Formats: sequence, C-alpha cells, structure tokens
Amino acid sequence: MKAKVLLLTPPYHCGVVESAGTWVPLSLVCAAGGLVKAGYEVEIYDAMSLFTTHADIEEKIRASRPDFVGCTAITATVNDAILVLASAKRVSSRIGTFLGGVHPTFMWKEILEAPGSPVDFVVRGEGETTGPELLDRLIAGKTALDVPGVAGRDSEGAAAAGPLRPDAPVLDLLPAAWELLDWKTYTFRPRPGSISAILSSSRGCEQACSFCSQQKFWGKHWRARSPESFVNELERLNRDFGVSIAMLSDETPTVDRDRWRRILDLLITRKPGVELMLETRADDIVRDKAWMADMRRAGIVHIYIGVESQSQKTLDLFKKDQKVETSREAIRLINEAGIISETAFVLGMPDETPESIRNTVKAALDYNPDMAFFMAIAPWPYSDLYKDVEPYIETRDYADYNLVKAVVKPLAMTRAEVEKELTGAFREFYMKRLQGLDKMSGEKRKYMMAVTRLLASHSYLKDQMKGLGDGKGMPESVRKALLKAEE
Ligand code: B12
Repeated sequence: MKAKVLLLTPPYHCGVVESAGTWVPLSLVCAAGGLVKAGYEVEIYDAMSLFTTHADIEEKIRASRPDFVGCTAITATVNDAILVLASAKRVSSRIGTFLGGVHPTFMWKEILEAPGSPVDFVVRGEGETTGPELLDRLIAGKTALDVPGVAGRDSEGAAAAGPLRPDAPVLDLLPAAWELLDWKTYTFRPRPGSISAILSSSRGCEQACSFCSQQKFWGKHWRARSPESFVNELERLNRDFGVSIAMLSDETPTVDRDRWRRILDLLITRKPGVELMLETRADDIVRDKAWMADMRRAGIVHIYIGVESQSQKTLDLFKKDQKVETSREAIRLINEAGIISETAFVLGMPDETPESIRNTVKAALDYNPDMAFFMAIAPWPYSDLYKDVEPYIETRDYADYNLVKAVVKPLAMTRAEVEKELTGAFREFYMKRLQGLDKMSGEKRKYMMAVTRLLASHSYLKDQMKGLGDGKGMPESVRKALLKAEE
C-alpha cells in the first residue's frame, strides 16, 4: 500500500432529507474508488450518518493513524468539513489534508486563504483521478499544483490552482469502493428493514437554472453510463450488500430517451431487486407519458420534480425553462401511475410576502403532489442568482445555506417571518393532503403515513407537525381520514 487515507463526511445536520433515512456518502465512495485502484489503503468514516461529534471524529482520526485525511463539502457543510480537517492537523501536523465537493470546487481561494486554514489542498470537480494523482505527487515530494483539478498554496503561501480536469471520458470505467461501507448503517425509514444506497447513472445538467450549482459543477455537458453498466451495478448492490432501495444522484437521468427506454427494459426483465427513487424534469415525464406504467414495473417508486415556483415570473428569473402547466401535468401522470410524487418550491425571494407564500401552498395543493417541500432560497455564492439577491443577503454563515434557514431578507418580511411562514406552509399542506389519504391506493397510503410520521418525529418540522404522526392535535376530519386509512 502506498499510504493510508481516511475519508470523512462532515457531521452536519439540518433534518430535512436526512429525516427519511441514512444515506451512503456516494461522493466518498467514488473518491475512494480512485484511491483504492491506485493502491492506497482507504477507510471511510461517515460521521454525518453516525451522528458523531467533532470530539469523536478527532478520536477516530487518532485511532486510524492516517497519512492523509480527506473530507467532502457542499456549502451548508463546509464549516464542519473544515473543522474535521482542523482535527486532523491537531492529531498530527504531518497529516496531509484535502477537501473535495461542489463548494470547495468554486470557493477554493476563500478556503485556502482563510487565516489558519487547516486545508492543504482542494480537489476541484470530479475526484476519482485527481485524488490519487495529487497524493502520488505529494508522496514523491513533488509539487502538485500543476495536477489538473488541484488547488493549493504556491511557494509564497498564496492560494493557487492549475487547470480544471476535463470530464472523465467514460463514466462506466470509474471505480466505486462500495465494499468500504458499513452497510447496516444505511436504511430508508419508510421501508423498515431496508438497506439503502445512492448511485449515479449520469452526470451533468443541460439546464441553466440560476439558483442551482449543478450545471456549473459538472458543466452543461450531460454524460451518462451505459444502461448495462448501471443495471449491473444495481444487481451487484443487491447481491453483495443487500440493497433493496436506491436513490439516483443524477440531476436528470432521463435526458437521452433511447437510453432511458433501454434502462427501463433491463430493469423490467432483469429485476435487480432494488426499488428506485429519482429526480427528473417535468418535460421528460410528459414526453414519456406512454411509459409511466413501465416506470412503475421497473421498480420506480418515487419521483421528484422541481416545480420551484408557481409564478411564471419567478420561474423566468430562475431561468427555469419550464411552464407551470407542464409541472402540473407531470405530477398528474406520476400519481396516475401509482408512483409517489414529490416536489419543492423555492421561496423567500426579495419580493416574497406572507400572502405569496400562502398562495404557493394553494398552488401546491392544486398541483396535487403527494409530498411538497417549501424551502428558503439559499444563494450559493457561485450561483448565477447570487448577484441578483446579494443586496438582500443577511447572513454569511454557510451553515445556514441549507434551504431551511432564510438567508435572504425579503423587502416586506423579516427572515424569522419567512422561516415561520415556511414551516406553517408545511403544516397547512400536509393537513390538507392527508385528508385525501383514504382515496389513495393501499401501498401509497402506507408510504405517506410513514413519511408523515417521520416528518413529525425526525425532521426540523417536528414542532410544526406535532400531532400529525399520531393523529392527536389535528383537526377531526384529518384524524378520521388517518384512522380510516389505517383500518
Ligand atoms: C445524495 C445527496 C444528498 C445526500 C448526501 C449523502 C452523503 N453523505 O453524501 C443527503 C440526502 C443526505 C443530502 C442532504 C442534503 N443535501 Co444533498 N444532494 C444529494 C445529491 C442528490 C447527489 C449528491 C451526489 O452524491 N452526487 C454524486 C457524487 C459522485 O458527486 P459529488 O458529490 O459532487 O462528488 C464528486 C466530486 O465532487 C468529488 N468529491 C466530492 N467530495 C470529495 C471528497 C474528496 C476527498 C475528494 C478527493 C473528491 C470529492 O469527487 C466525487 C466523484 O467525482 C445532490 C444533487 C445532485 N443531483 O447532485 C444534492 C445536493 C448536493 N444537496 C444539496 C443540499 C442543499 C442538501 C441539504 C442541505 C438539503 C437539506 N436541507 O436537507 C442536505 C445537507 C446534508 C445534511 N446532513 O443535512 C445541494 C447542495 C447545493 C450546494 N451547492 O451546496 C445539492 C446539489 C442539491 C441541489 N441541486 O441543490 N443530499
């Protein structure tokens, strides 16, 4: 073995997606795949899923005795990721530290130039090849600053980066170190006893949504794995690790219609034994409406589409190339196929008012998704939207950039009012939505009941949703519907 590398997730929590389960750190599984293939001994410590503290993490680093420690970060988790690397430096100043993920990819200069930064290097963009090339150089005692995708400090101590690495030419060939995970940690709570995974079938997004980071991160060029390689991986996850449900990490898995059809055919004939949850574009659902029954047969149980706003004006500002009617139609098709439909609305822009938030809840109910999320706009500092809302940004604490906390202050509301209205929006939506429980199919009803209980017990909405999970504290009509549904 060349050297020992410990990869960690930051111990950050904001209680939204996490409330539904524990999620495998796919970023690290991919980064580790490249390192293992290059001959490194790699350990993954998923502090996020284990709910460990920074003190536990420091203890873990000490016990593991690594030569290098790597961490992953999005904007919300970057403060914790930096604290993890600070722990590594406290354990031994000889440990080399590196950070990857979307936030450091764009904000490498700020991270490396922060006084006392414990980060030696940033891996920008795809990490499978850059990671091992960086460490190979360091072990050989050479400069790593000319390695494509690496940022670090030059001989004067100033932050410096070479060119970005071109996209991996063939995604099918990228290694993933699934064997490093402790699989019993990962479950999707609405399916008791399940083992869950996240995997990728494509990378990139051809849209230009101004609030999102992903089209910038992967580039607008969409790349995909072959249907065979993707379905083989699902079969392997089921066979070797018992995975029974998986989320696709893809931004838009359905871009290439022929590929998507081939994937559905393979899933239907080979039955990998893994249920699938995915996100895609409303346009693609409408385009493929004749295939909805096949999607269900292929094991797709949950589809998320980003409606984002009920206002065409806001959608245009977001550069979301989608019509509100298309979203409504897509949700109808998903529901009709017996698949759970989920969407989210991004609220709290400068022109938001309590009334416009309430109108969004009404629109959400009219769109009729099974699940709706009402999130606060988080202007990632590298997003196109950032400059439009910059004058309204009231907090620079990245830990708040989690779509739960209001970062932007609308003209007519305080941030606290935005947060209060958004949690109220959840309660209002689910109260009304649950009244239709008895009209749902048995399977969907069971799922919705489980999700509602989770929102009421595990999420940041606990207080707002109190009583929704057990039937107490809710209007009589909703309580009756729940009891009837449970009969
Ligand atoms: C899976 C996922 C999750 C999982 C994360 C599980 C985990 N531990 O990784 C869960 C469900 C927990 C989650 C939660 C959240 N998420 Co999330 N999530 C995603 C999703 C769907 C896929 C991410 C992924 O795995 N991509 C595939 C991997 C392979 O790509 P990657 O992470 O970029 O990793 C590559 C490189 O970045 C690099 N790399 C990354 N890390 C490292 C580390 C090292 C050492 C190296 C060398 C390289 C390296 O190499 C990797 C391979 O090439 C994306 C959306 C999307 N479609 O991408 C959103 C996304 C990342 N999430 C997002 C957000 C906002 C959140 C939440 C705040 C939402 C919420 N309010 O609940 C929380 C925060 C976490 C928490 N604990 O509360 C945003 C982040 C936006 C931003 N720019 O900051 C995204 C982009 C969604 C969006 N479109 O806005 N999420």
